[in-house]
Parts: sequence; C-alpha cells; structure tokens
Amino acid sequence: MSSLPSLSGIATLVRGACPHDCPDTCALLTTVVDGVATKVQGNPAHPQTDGVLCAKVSKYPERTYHAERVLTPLKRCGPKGSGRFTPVSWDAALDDIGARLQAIAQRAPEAILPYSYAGTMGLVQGESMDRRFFHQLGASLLDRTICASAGGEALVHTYGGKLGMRVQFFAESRLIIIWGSNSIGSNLHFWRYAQAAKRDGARLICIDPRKTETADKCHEHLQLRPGTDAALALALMHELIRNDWLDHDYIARHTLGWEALRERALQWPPERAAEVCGLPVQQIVELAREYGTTERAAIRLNYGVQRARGGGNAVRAIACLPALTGAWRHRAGGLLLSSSAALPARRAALQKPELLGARRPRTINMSTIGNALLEPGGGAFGPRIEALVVYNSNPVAVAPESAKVVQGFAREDLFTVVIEHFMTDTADHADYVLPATTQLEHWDIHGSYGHTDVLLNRPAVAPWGEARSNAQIFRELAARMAVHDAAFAAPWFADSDEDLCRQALDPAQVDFQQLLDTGFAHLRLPDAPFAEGGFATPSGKCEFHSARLEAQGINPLPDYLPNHELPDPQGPYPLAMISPPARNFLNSTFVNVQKLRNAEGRPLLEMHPDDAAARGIEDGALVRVFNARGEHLCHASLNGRTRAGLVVGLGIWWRKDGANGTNVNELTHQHLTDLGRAPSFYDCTVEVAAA
Ligand SMILES: Nc1nc2c(c(=O)[nH]1)N[C@H]1C(S)=C(S)[C@@H](COP(=O)(O)OP(=O)(O)OC[C@H]3O[C@@H](n4cnc5c(=O)[nH]c(N)nc54)[C@H](O)[C@@H]3O)O[C@H]1N2
Ligand SMILES: Nc1nc2c(c(=O)[nH]1)N[C@H]1C(S)=C(S)[C@@H](COP(=O)(O)OP(=O)(O)OC[C@H]3O[C@@H](n4cnc5c(=O)[nH]c(N)nc54)[C@H](O)[C@@H]3O)O[C@H]1N2
Ligand code: SF4
Ligand SMILES: [Mo]
Repeated sequence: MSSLPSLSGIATLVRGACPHDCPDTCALLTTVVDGVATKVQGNPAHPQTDGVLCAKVSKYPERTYHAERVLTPLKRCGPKGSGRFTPVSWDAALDDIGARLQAIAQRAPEAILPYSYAGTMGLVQGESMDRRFFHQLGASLLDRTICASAGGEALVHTYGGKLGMRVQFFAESRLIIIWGSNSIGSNLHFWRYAQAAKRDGARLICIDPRKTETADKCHEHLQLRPGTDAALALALMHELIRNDWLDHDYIARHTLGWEALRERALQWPPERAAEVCGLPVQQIVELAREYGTTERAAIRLNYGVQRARGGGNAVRAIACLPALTGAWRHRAGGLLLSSSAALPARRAALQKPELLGARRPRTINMSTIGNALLEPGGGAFGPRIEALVVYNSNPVAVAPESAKVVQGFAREDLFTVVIEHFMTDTADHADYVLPATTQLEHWDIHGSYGHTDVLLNRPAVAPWGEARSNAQIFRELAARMAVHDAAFAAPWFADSDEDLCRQALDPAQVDFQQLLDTGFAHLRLPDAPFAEGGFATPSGKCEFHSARLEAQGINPLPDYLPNHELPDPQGPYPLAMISPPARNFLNSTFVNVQKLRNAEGRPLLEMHPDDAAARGIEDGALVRVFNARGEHLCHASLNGRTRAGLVVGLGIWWRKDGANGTNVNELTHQHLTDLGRAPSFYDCTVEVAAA
C-alpha cells in the first residue's frame, strides 16, 4: 500500500498532506518504522513545500502519540463540563448515540446541529460522509463563517470567486504589500517567496496594527489602527487618481463602476485617512507612490483584515487596487487572499445535498453558537437545539463571547457528542467523546487556499488505540439509523474513505493515479488569472460596483465602516484589543504539545509601555483584562509590538490553561461583519488593570 521504497528494510516513507487550516498545505513525508511514525518532514519534491515544515507540524508525531490522546470512546459520568468520563465500547456508544439522535429526529430533526470547522481541511474527513449523514437526517445546516466568509464574500462580489495570484510568482514581484498577515508565523511558504523577491531587490511593506516578526523584516511598516484598512485603501485610490497612476485601458475594458468608485475615492484625501487610521499622512502618500509607479506590484492580503465590522468592505476596497493600476497584467502583480476556488472539488458528489429531498432545514450561524444554544429557537426560527455533534472544531475555546458558549454547552438538557483527538475545552462538555484518527492514520484529499496544487494523504500508520476516522464514524452512525429508517441503508453510506477520495475531484482535471504515484498534482491554470480580465462575476468584470450587493440592500460600493466597538479614552473600555494567531499554535490546536507550549510561554497581553505605565503595570505582571462581557487573567508583555491604545492577546489558548479558566474569547462579542455573517474578533474594546 505504501508508496516509496523502504529504506534499509525497516523504515518506510509515506506521502501525505498537512491537514491544518493554513494557506501553505504542505506535502508531508512520514517515516514509519515497525508501524510507528517516527518523523514527519516536508516533501522536497513538492515545489511549494520545498522540504520545509513549520515548527508545529514538525512535531506531528509528538502530537499523535501524545500521552493524553483520547483512545477509546468516553461517556460522561460527572456533571456537564466537569471533564469526568468513563471508557465505553464503540458499540455501546454508537448504539446510544444513534438511539438518541433517532428519537429527536422523529420529532424535530432541526433540533440536531452538526458543528465542524477546519481541524482538518480534508475533503473526506471534513465534508463528505458527515454531510450525507446530516442531510439524510434533515438536521439544521451550519453556516461555516468563523474564519473567512467576510473576505470570501468580498472576493465573490469583486472578482467572482476566491481567486488570485499564484503564490510562486511573488518571487518575481518588485513590490510586495503584506496586508493583515503575519506571514512568518502563519504563511511561512509564501514568506520564502517574498524573501526571494527581497534578495532580488523588491520592496516589502507590511500593513498591520501589530509590529509582527514579519513587520520587523519588511522595509516599511504601516502600523494602523485595527479595522481601518478600507480608509487606507480609499486614500491610496485617491492618490492613484490624483497622480493618474491608472491603467485606463484596463479600467475601461475589465472593470465595472469606475465613475462611482472614483467619486467615492476622491472623498478620501490622505489627510482624512491618516486621521482615521492613526498614520502619518506622508506614509500613506509614499505607499501610494510606490504602489502606483511599480509595475510588478503584488498584495498578499490575509484574513486579519476582515475580522472587524467593516471587514468585507475593506477586502473589497483593497481588491479594487490592482484593477486600477492594471497590476493584474503581469503574473507577478495582483493580489492573493485565497485561491481556493481553483480546486475542482466535486462537493455535491461528496455531500449529496439531494438527500434533503424537499426539506429545507434552517441554517444556524456557527459564529453565534453562544446565542444559538441559549435562545428558544436556536437563534433562528424552529426548535431549541437539543443535540450537537462537534468534530474538527473546538468552539468552547474559539467561538466569540465564551461565557455564553460555555453556558450553552453546559445545558444539562443538551446532548453533545464530540469527536476529537484530545480533551479540549469542548470535549470537557460532551456527553460522549469519540476518538478520531489523526492525519497519519487516515485517507484524505486536500486542496489549498494559498497555492494551487492538490494533494493526497495516505495513512502512514494504523489508527492508534480505538480511533476511527470521521468518515467511518458517520458511516457507522448511518448503519445504526438504518435499523429505523431504510434511507440510511443506501449504498452511498457504505463508501469507504478511499472511495470518497476517488469521488472528491473532477477526474478530467486531476488524475487520481498521479496522486497515488507522487502525492500531489498541479492544476492547469493560467499564470496570471486576470491579465485579460475574465473575472467570474456576472458582468465578467472586476466589480467595483456590485449589483448583487445592491439587490441585497447592501452598499454596492466599497466604503469604510467604523468598528462596532471604538475605544473611547473617556469611556470604561479605552483600549482596543486584537487576538491574532500565535506562531507555535494553529488556532487552539498544538496548545497541549509541550515543546510548542514552551515556545509560547503563557497567555500574554501585549501592551504599549505608556498604557502599562498609566495603569502601574510592569512587564510580566499578572493583569485583569475585562469588559462588560467578562474578565480574562494573563500576564502583561511590554515587548514593543503594539501601538498606544491597542492591546494584543495572541491566541488561542485553551480556557483551562488560563489563570482564571478563560481565554481571550471571554472578551470578544458576537456582532457580525458587514459581509459574510462572520465574527469580528479584532473589533473589541477592553480595560486592563493590575491583578
Ligand atoms: N502559526 C499559525 N498559523 C496559522 C494560524 C495559527 O493560528 N497559527 N491560523 C491559520 C488560520 S485559521 C488562518 S484563517 C490563517 C490566516 O489567518 P490570519 O488571521 O490572517 O492570521 P495572520 O497571518 O497571523 O494575520 C493576522 C494579522 O493581521 C493583523 N491584524 C489584526 N487586525 C488587523 C486590521 O484591522 N488590519 C490589518 N491590516 N491587520 C490586522 C494581526 O496583527 C496579525 O498580524 O492563518 C493560518 N495559519
Ligand atoms: N479570539 C480569536 N478567536 C478566533 C480566531 C482569532 O484569531 N482570535 N481565529 C478564528 C479562526 S480564523 C478560526 S479558523 C477558528 C478555528 O477554530 P477551529 O476550527 O475550531 O480550530 P482549532 O481550534 O484548531 O480546533 C480544531 C480541532 O479539531 C480537532 N481535529 C483535528 N483533526 C481532526 C480530525 O481528523 N477529526 C476530528 N474529529 N477532529 C480533528 C483538533 O484536535 C482540534 O481540537 O477560530 C477562530 N477564533
Ligand atoms: S501548518 Fe502550514 S506551514 Fe505548517 S506544515 Fe501545515 S501547511 Fe505547512
Ligand atoms: Mo481561520
């Protein structure tokens, strides 16, 4: 079964793919000795991976064989949330879960809610048999908005889809704007291309409220206030217009709504944006000059910009820039936020939405799960949520306004199943915890949102303990349901994980045999996606003005929308707070891997020395971070990385590791973004005091 020849007769190398929610989607090589994975490396044959992995996934064997891995099904034996469980057999667990779900489904199938996100990004373990199961059941649908939907919808309304520059061509750019991205921490393999460009003489400019390690390595850093990027983009347009750094031919042939956008941008002189963004006027003027006068100008935008109220508009405004200058004409110019729409995934074949028949279940937004669990109608029309099946996600730690999420998960009348590797904050609140396989133990297919290759993940080792893959667990649950409902006996509930891999991609575009042979395949795509226009919008143009947004009653032109919560120096919560990713964690994954946890130290709040001094707080002091929603205890770090008025709590620690059993999401709220119904994690105000 395994792929490459064995080394020295005892070690085998197995090709795989990194499953994590990271734009890099690395190709993995796992060394297996006597059935045990001893080492995980980057596959040197895969160009984007180039034999290099981040510090996190280099520790994948340590995570897989972790002493705290859940290895058998567990049933709750203490009060909800106590974390007290007793091992049970798979049969006992699945029989009981099947019966409980069946009983609810007979009355009110929409009272059952699946909750999953990107613990694995795999098409099979992330969005195949699970969807078939819940579609057949008629369960509530989940709106998966917690990460990227504001920016994603912005791209759809501007370019027609999540499409952009191909990452390898950043190496040829002359100017790279790294906008809302800590690339060294979160997008390492892009950073390698940016460094190649830098060695070749390119200018690197970082736009980020935090002085990240990426900002340290750029030539220029615009340290703006969070949530003000649209104002900056509009001022850049103002300068492009005033200096006529425009590609009039590209605008005329490939864009829609230029006159209206021009009028709006002319209302944003750099002085006005400087005021809103908290930046020097000259820095904005200079950035516009560099952007407007450099031919191969590229923007690496990341999701950091869209976690505030106006995040969708900000992405739309920024996405207009390369169409104004015609940067798209060159493959080393343009913009990349996500290129995931290039993947020829056959999601309908994998998920079978037709199993819903005539039923149209309600949709619950995962970002407001706190409210949804507490409100009578699940936060929408229909019944109260009675059962939750959580997999590939740790909502008790990662969803906003934790106090409400915890209160919801603690409901004694809620039946909760969590499929996990570890006893996360969410698993602690389960009625049943089911042990899941890791990436080293199951099959999967992966696209990427940061490059344009497709990867196959083969199992390198047998599942440890009694772990089963997500797909297998849903197959077996379907078999339990089939006893009462013959629809669950249909042949598609018997497809194996490997069958699902074969169904996942359009065979006309990806040769499965090639995936088996080499582990990855390049998609056949043009080098420069929009060199000749060809946007996937209804008009075929880059839509500055969106008729589709207008039809929804939304401002059709990109605009600056102030944050939900603006720090008021005279008010009770005078500091803005952002909580971006920690370099050694992947959201809340890896928090329990000791070497990575040691590298992060402990939960910290970065503060500006002036803000700390005004509160009598010294470096390393225990502080109380609080607002009307709650309080989080952690240690102050005066490391020079924030601006005055801004505090930064790098995430996402497990709540149970917090000094008072909380993490930063104790402070975030459930207000949504302008587009995409997403959380606005980085649009939050707090006060800090010595504890
Ligand atoms: N090491 C590591 N890598 C990760 C993750 C992780 O947790 N750890 N998470 C993964 C996930 S889920 C995702 S979605 C991706 C991308 O996730 P992103 O959220 O894009 O993560 P970052 O690249 O760290 O970029 C966020 C940057 O945006 C900055 N920022 C915050 N607010 C604003 C703002 O209003 N404007 C601007 N311009 N910048 C702002 C932050 O200071 C931070 O440096 O990364 C993935 N990669
Ligand atoms: N304050 C704040 N909150 C945030 C963010 C932030 O920047 N600040 N970022 C947000 C973003 S961008 C995102 S994407 C979300 C991420 O939120 P989640 O998608 O919940 O990501 P993780 O916290 O990594 O949790 C994933 C879980 O899936 C499990 N898992 C992994 N593989 C498998 C598998 O094969 N099977 C099963 N059953 N389980 C598996 C892991 O053990 C892990 O516990 O968090 C969001 N929350
Ligand atoms: S987390 Fe990202 S950088 Fe690390 S191995 Fe996975 S894809 Fe590569
Ligand atoms: Mo994310």
